[in-house]
Amino acid sequence: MPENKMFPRDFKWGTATSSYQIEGAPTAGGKGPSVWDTFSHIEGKINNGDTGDTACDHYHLWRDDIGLLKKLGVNAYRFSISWPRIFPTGKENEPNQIGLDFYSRLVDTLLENQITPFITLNHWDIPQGLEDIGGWTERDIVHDFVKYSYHVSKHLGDRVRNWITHNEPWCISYLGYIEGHKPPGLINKWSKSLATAHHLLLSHGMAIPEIRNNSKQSEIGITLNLNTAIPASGSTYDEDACRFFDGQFNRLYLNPLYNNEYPDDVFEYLKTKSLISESDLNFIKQGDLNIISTKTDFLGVNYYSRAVIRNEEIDEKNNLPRNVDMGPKTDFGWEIYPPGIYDLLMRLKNEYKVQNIYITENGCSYGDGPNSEGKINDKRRIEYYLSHLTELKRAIEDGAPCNGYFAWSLMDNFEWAQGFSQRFGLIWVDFETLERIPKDSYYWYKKYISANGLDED
Ligand code: IFM
Repeated sequence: MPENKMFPRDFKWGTATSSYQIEGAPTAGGKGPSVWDTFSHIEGKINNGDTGDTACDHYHLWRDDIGLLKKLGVNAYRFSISWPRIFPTGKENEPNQIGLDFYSRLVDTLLENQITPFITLNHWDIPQGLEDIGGWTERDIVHDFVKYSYHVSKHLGDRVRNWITHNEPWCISYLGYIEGHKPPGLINKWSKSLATAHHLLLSHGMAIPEIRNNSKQSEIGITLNLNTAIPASGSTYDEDACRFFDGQFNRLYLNPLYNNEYPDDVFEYLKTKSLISESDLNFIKQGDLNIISTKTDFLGVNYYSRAVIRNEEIDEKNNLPRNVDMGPKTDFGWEIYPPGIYDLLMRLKNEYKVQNIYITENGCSYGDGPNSEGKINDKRRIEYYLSHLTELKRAIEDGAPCNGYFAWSLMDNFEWAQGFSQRFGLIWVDFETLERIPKDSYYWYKKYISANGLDED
């Protein structure tokens, strides 16, 4: 008979969304264009030519969405602020009051419903005006981000306690400048990619005291997308590739934040491959690492899958056969690997001594839609959530300091380069009519969190 186990008392149970993915209303209330408004309108960038122009129209339907959160029974909700709603070009001296008021109403209504707001300041949709002058590759943007953080926290800091500076800096830095799937859509620009990562981290560190000053009881953190990486075989080729992957994906962010250092092996590897030169690292100035490693109150962790790394530069016939059994995949093609969340949390606890973690995203994409009775039987999503939550519970029992979990996502939304083709929601959205229909997973999550994850049998 399994032991009856629950999550800790006061555990935060939530769902997460982001501004560009759900809001729509790209010019309402004086909002300026974001990089995603621009990028999504470039032909060929987004699957099916989709854009976030309307998305879920949350900008107008937010009251209904809070109603759905309330019915779900969550005690927390993570959402992001659209920077160009507050500073339309990024360079104004004063914030746009209409933008601030929109989020202020959202916060008040969440609190009236006993739902704790977790605000992400940058979930990628930065003002196009800042991108036009170099975006994250230029050090100046750090000051623009600090100004933005100051004004938002000054306005909302009396009611909002939980602040996340950036979401997934790796995606901005790597997918924006190496793979090109995200703005500004550049490929293999390593020095720009590294400068972007550095300026994101630096702006995080510089924003912390501003937010803390405006929001006295606040908890401030940053959200990283992290995973556990293993080599596809025991060959030195795969092991070396895996070390580099772990370096550029995990350690490039964790080491400066927690250890006041960059992982030198990542820079050395890139130099050996002539992808950067020593002078490309001049963006790192004296004292920067001290700012980046400013103590935070929590680490936000987004976990979806593990990475099995094959050295693609080596001819397959010269490498050892792959020896890792892969699990099933979601509709996105991401491997389902629940123990990865356990391994990751134990690494954060043991290697980086992280003392407070929120799982700020975890979830899966499945296309299951309404059946003839209008019900959505997304059994595979329920299995995904249950298996990951079971591993999370095991990690907590083994001492991982995790205090909350946010399912990604509250509702189907604009999934970046995939447009509306990948559905991560607990709630189905009909993107023609904007109707919302809770899926079976919504009702399952409701039951699970109301029992605080208590094992059923
Ligand atoms: O939809 C995204 C989200 O914006 C950031 N984390 C990963 C999710 C799924 O791809």
